[in-house]
Amino acid sequence: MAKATPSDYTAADIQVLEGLEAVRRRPSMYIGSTDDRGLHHLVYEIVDNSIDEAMAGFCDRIDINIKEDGSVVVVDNGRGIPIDTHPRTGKSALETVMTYLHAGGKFDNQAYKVSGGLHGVGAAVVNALSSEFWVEVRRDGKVHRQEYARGKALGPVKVVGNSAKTSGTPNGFHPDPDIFPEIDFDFGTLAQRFRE
Ligand code: 0RA
Repeated sequence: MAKATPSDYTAADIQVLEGLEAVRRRPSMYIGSTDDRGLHHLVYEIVDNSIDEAMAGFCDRIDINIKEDGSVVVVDNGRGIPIDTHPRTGKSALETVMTYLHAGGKFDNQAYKVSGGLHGVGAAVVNALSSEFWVEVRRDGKVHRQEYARGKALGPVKVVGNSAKTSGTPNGFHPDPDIFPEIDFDFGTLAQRFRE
């Protein structure tokens, strides 16, 4: 295959990189801080997307797993994030949700919290601040998977299996140790927020 040239970069790619760099340069603008609070905020951003899916009536189970290695896995049984091509970016809706900042940071834009149709707003921020991020969409009878590092897709969305009877969005991330000085999730902190 021919080597990538600068002309292979579309305006959309450049927008993605500028977005990621902004988040990594000033993480506190997006998650408040990079201490313990900011760290736990990453989990809330991801779980809130599954909660939105539950509130919309499509999901009745969300599993949250804190792993020994500092990563977190969230699994819901909703519709699965759409994987069709997004008209504006030319990429899958999944990659678009995971790599574009499609609204301002939470701490400079309160508006989006109350507007509808904003699934996945925080996922791109969490992705940008994670050394590893993966998502599997169970939808249309198939399991689709994409992986990222520090917000950049490592490859295209691939079909990795079949999911005849189930749908949902398992996803997981490891916070970037270059951003977070201490990675130690507290069950009690997370459980209290989820009860609320
Ligand atoms: C269908 C349509 C849309 C989102 C989802 C399903 C969906 C998103 C997430 C995020 C985590 N789990 C999910 N499960 C389903 C897009 C609808 C919109 O943009 O409002």
